[in-house]
Amino acid sequence: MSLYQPKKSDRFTFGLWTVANRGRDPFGEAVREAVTPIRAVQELSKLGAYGVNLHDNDLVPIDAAPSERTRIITEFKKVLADHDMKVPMATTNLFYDPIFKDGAFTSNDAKIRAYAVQKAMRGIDVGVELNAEIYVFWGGREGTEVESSKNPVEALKWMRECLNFLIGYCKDNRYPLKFALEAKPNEPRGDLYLSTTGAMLAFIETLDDPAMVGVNPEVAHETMAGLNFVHAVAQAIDRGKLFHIDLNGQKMSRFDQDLRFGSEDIKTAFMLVKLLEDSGYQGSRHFDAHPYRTEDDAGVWDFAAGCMRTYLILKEKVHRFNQDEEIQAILRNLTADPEKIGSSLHAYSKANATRVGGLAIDRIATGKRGYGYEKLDQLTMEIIMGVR
Ligand code: GCO
Ligand code: MN
Ligand code: MN
Repeated sequence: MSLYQPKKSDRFTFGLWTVANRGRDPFGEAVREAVTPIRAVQELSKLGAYGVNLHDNDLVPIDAAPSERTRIITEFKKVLADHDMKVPMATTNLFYDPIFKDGAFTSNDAKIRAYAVQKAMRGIDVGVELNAEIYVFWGGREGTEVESSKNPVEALKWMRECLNFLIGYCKDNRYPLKFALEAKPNEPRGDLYLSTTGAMLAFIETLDDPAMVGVNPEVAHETMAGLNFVHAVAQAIDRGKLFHIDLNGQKMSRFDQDLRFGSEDIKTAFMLVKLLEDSGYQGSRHFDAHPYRTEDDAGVWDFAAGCMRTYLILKEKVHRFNQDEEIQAILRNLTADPEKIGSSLHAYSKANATRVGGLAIDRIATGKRGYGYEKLDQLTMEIIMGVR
């Protein structure tokens, strides 16, 4: 059905690393060939994606000579142009190489922190060359197993120093990039610093240019920690800080599963799509997920198509929800305020204090009110389940 056919205006993007995931895990070897960056662009464009995102080393090998780097980037830019595909986001791999085994920006070793900053500056150069608008920082190894090994206050200072350094680098070079910080509670480290989106939002205010920095929340990461992802995203939206988002599926309290978007907890996925669409979020709908280990090459593209199709189906359900008279009547009734009491709470003033202080509120009667949430939730479920 064409309603569910992705269009460029949907701004669906995939990390090169997502479709290239070979199914390797701690218990088993790779099960399929890596999809090359060029093939990822070709196939994803056929499926209707807007673009791809990448780590520096998804495209340019870590040991590539400058001439090799130039050749790879030139070739990649041509493929992007030929397929009308964009690279809206880029990032640095600061977790794979053994040098980062005890962290990058939070390593105890100043030389390693410097190497991480050097690698990030080069990654930023690549991102800018590809016209990326957002540069993501995910602190893959920024954490500990042995708490006594690092001073956690120092670690935050080092993290701040490195990010400020890179903010300075962008300004000095007049790069129009914005940064988006991605939180995760654990994995691959026992514990990661700045483990939630809320923690990131507080940390951002301590940076040299908070306006340049927002967040990149990921469904799996808040869910792993048993937290409500929709609420985390709402807080970011409230602060004007939702610069990017990592969509995927995740069962609670597990390892980072990175499942196809919407494949777990469909109600939360629905509420997330509703929040993004109702809020007017303009950024990428980026999928940071990977195909099941059981899949061959065909399954990789089923996975990618499925992420986008599910998003569009849910978007259509959101439209139904917003147009549903019975549901909207329930919602209107919940916030009805015939005496305009709410306006007296907008700000403190002597007059408002007198009014609020003097209100005759029937606590007993008000406490007896039923809210009708059983009905509201059932109607919502019926929309999601396709019978309404
Ligand atoms: C993970 C993270 C990564 C980052 C990626 C981009 O748990 O592995 O989600 O996939 O999002 O490195 O920064
Ligand atoms: Mn992610
Ligand atoms: Mn993740």
